[in-house]
Amino acid sequence: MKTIELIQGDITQLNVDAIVNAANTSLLGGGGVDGAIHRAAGRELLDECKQLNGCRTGEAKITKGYSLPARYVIHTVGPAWHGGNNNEEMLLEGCYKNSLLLASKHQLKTIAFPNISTGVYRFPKEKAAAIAIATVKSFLLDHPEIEQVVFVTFDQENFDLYQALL
Ligand code: AR6
Repeated sequence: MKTIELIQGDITQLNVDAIVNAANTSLLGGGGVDGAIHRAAGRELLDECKQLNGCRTGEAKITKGYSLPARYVIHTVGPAWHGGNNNEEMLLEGCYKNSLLLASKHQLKTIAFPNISTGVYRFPKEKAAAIAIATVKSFLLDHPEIEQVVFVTFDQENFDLYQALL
């Protein structure tokens, strides 16, 4: 079975146990993939997010998926890139690790990630892809309960980077 998969497209369309949202610390929505997820999930997602008291950078929180095909949304907050000396790489690694830990804790087997921090937050795409892939691969070695991880790229540059690295 193929544990890690790469697809290009809109993460809100995926029928997996959980899609990951590249959110901000308020968890109250925004642009990019966050906006797309909130639009597709519907108002109830925002209502549940309002109960969560936000989320720290590098950490993750879970909600239901509401009108999405995915059963759950794991909201994580990527670091904004400020030159690389502000713990950005460790924080991005934390996003992937903490999202996977939450999936495992909730007995979820299939999870899809967007390219966290590589849009509005301007994390260099090549570095971000290398961190995402290394973190997921190392997690899967110790966590066979996670059956499938899908990397969902939206732009061609990320797709090409992931294809080369995987
Ligand atoms: N499906 C999959 N990937 C997408 C989609 C989609 N529908 N839409 C965009 N992407 P960004 P960030 C890709 O900016 O950099 C928000 O306002 C996009 O091409 O969504 O972590 C939040 O509220 C890019 O590769 O997230 C925060 O304030 C990737 O998703 C802030 O932006 C991430 O881009 C977070 O910034």
